[in-house]
Amino acid sequence: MAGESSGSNFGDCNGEFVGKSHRKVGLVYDEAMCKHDTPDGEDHPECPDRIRVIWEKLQFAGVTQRCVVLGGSKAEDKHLQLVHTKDHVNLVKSLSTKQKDYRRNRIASQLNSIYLNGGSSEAAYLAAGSVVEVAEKVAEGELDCGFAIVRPPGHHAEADEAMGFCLFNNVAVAASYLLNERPDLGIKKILIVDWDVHHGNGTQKMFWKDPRVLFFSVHRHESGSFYPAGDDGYYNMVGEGPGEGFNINVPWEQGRCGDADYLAAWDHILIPVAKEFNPDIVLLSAGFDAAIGDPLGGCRVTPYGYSVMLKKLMEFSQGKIVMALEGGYNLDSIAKSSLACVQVLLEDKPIQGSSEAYPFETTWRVIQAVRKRLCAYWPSLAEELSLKLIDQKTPTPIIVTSSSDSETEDYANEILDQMSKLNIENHQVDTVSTSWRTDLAKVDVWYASFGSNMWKPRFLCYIEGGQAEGMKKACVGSMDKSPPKEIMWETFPHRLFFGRESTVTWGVGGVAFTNPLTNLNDQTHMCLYRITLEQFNDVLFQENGLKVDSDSPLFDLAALQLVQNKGSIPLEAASDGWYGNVVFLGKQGDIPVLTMTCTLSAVEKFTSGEFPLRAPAKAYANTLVRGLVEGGRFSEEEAQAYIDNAASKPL
Ligand code: Q9C
Ligand code: ZN
Repeated sequence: MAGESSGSNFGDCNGEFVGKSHRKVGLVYDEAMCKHDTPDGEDHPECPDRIRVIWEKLQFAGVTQRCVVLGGSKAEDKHLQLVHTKDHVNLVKSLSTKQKDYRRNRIASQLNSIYLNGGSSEAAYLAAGSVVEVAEKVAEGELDCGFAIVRPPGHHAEADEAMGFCLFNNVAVAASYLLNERPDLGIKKILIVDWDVHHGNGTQKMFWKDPRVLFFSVHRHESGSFYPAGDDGYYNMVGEGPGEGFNINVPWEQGRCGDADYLAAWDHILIPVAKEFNPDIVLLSAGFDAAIGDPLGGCRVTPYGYSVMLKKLMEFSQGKIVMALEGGYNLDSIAKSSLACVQVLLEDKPIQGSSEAYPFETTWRVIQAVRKRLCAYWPSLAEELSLKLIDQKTPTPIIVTSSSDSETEDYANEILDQMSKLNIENHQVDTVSTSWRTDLAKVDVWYASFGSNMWKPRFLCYIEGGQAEGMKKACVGSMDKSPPKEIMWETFPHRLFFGRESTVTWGVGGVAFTNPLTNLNDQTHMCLYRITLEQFNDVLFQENGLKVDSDSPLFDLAALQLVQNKGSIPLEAASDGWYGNVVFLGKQGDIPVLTMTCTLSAVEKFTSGEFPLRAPAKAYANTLVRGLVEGGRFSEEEAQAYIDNAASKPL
C-alpha cells in the first residue's frame, strides 16, 4: 500500500532490505505492439525487439513476478481526441484497413521520420491505451506506480501530426484523460517529466497554455540543430497565457552529457520546482536514448543515473508515478536502464552504483540560464548558484561536432575519452605539487558527529590538538587550527550502536558507530560542525589512526561530489581504520552534511558477531552525555537513557 513505503523496508544490517516490497508496481507489456515494424523489413532503430528485450530482462531478473502484470488495452477514440484532432485519429485508425503497403508508404513519406505497416494502427492504439490504463490505476490507488513498456513512442506526436517515430502522444493522452475525464480521481495537477534525449515537442504543445500540467523536458538542443530541430526546445519556451511558467526546457548545448549533468538539472531545477508545484501524480516520458551506448543520443546516462533520477521523483505525490517508454535504441542499454528503474519502483534494495564526477561547464551555463528565465514563476530558482558549486565542472575540449546519429561522433567520443583521462592525470600532477590542502581549504562541509565529538572540547582536540577530560591520549589536531565556523544539532534516521573491545583514547569498551543505511525507526542525535574539507580530512585521518601530513587527502572534491550521488563511500586509503566510510546526510543550505562511520562490510561483521558489540566505557559515555546535555538535546538522565538504549539493542 502507498502508506507503507520505504522506511519499513530498511533495517537489515547487511545492506539489503528485509522481506518483500510492499509497493504495488504495475507493468504493461503486450506482444501485439511488436507488430508495428518497417513495411519491407529494413532495419530501423525503433524496432520491435526494443520492448521484447526490456520484458525479457525484467523476467530474467525475476522482477515481473513481483509486479502486477497487465496486458495492453486499446485507447478509445474519444480519449485520443482529447489531445489529437479527429483527422489524425482517423488517419491512424485507417492504416489497418489499407490493403497495400504502398498506400501506407505514401502517407509515411509525407511525415517526418515515420514508417508504417499493417500492425502500426493496433500498436499505436495499444501504446496510448496502455499508458492510460496504468495512469488510471495509479490515480485510483489500485497501483502505487507503474511502467508501460510501449511502442511506438509518443512524445513527438502533435495534435495533427505523427513524427519522430511517434503516432499518438501516449503520455499526453493519459494526462488529459485524468484531468478531463476523471475528475472523480482528484488529479488536478500533473507533472510530466521527459528525460528522452529528444525534446518532447508534442507534449509541450498540447499543454502549452495549461497550468494543470507542468511539462519538464531535458534534451540535446545544440542551438536548435538536434532533432526535432528548431527553437521549440529552447529554455525561453515557458508556456503562454495561464500556462506561462508551466513549461520548462533544459536544452543541452553539447552531447556526452551523463549522470552528473542530469542530476545537476534535477537538483537545481526540476526538484525545487516540483516541490513548489506539488503534483498529484507524475508521468514520466521515459525514453532511454540518453543512455550510454545509445546510437542516436550520444549521451552517457548510466542505469544508476536513471535510478537516482527516478528515486528523486518518487518523493512527490506519495510516489504515484507512471513511466512510459519513449525512445532508446541500444537494446542492451534500454534493458539495463529499465531494470534499474523497476527496481527503484519496487523499492527493494538500496540504489547501487557510481557516477562520473562533474557536470560540464556548458551544463552549468544552461542550468543558470533556465533558473534565471523561470525564477519569476518559481521562487526557489531565484538564488544564484554558488561559485563553489559551478566551479566543480568538467571542461569541454574544443571539438567539431555537428549532428548526432553518426559513427564519426563515436570516434570523436573515443578521442575525447582519452583526452579527458589525460586531463585528469595532468591535473593531479599539478595539485600534488601545490598541496591538496589549498584546494580543500576553500570548501566548507558540515561534519556531523554522533560519538564523543558531540562534546565540543573533545572535538576541538581534533582541530586544535590536545587532550580533553577522560581521554587517555592527546591528539595532534588539524593543520588548520581555526575553530568551526558554526555549530548546530540535528537528528537523522540512522541506528546508533557501540562496538569493538577497546580504544587507545578511551580504554576498554565500545565506541559509537551508526549504521550507514537510513532506518526511519531510529533517530540519532548529531552535533554538526561547519569546518573546511581540509579539516574534515584531518578528522578522518585522526579517527582512523593515520598521520595528518599525508601527500593526498582521504576525501577529495571528487569524493564529495560522488558521495552526494551515492549516499556513502568507503575510503580505500582508510580501509584498515574504523571510520573509513563517509556518509552523506543531506544539505544545510548549499553545504553538504557528512558523517563518518564504519563500512557496510564492518556492519555485517558486527551483526554476525565477528566484531563484538560492546557498551561504551564510562569515560566515553560521560563524554557523549556531556555533549548531548550541553547541546540542549536532553537532560542528563535522558541522555544516559539514550546511550544505554543504543548500547543494549542488537543490530
Ligand atoms: N537526420 C524518439 O526518440 N531522427 N524519436 C531523424 C534525421 C529522428 C527520435 C534523424 C529521431 C526520432 C521517440
Ligand atoms: Zn528520443
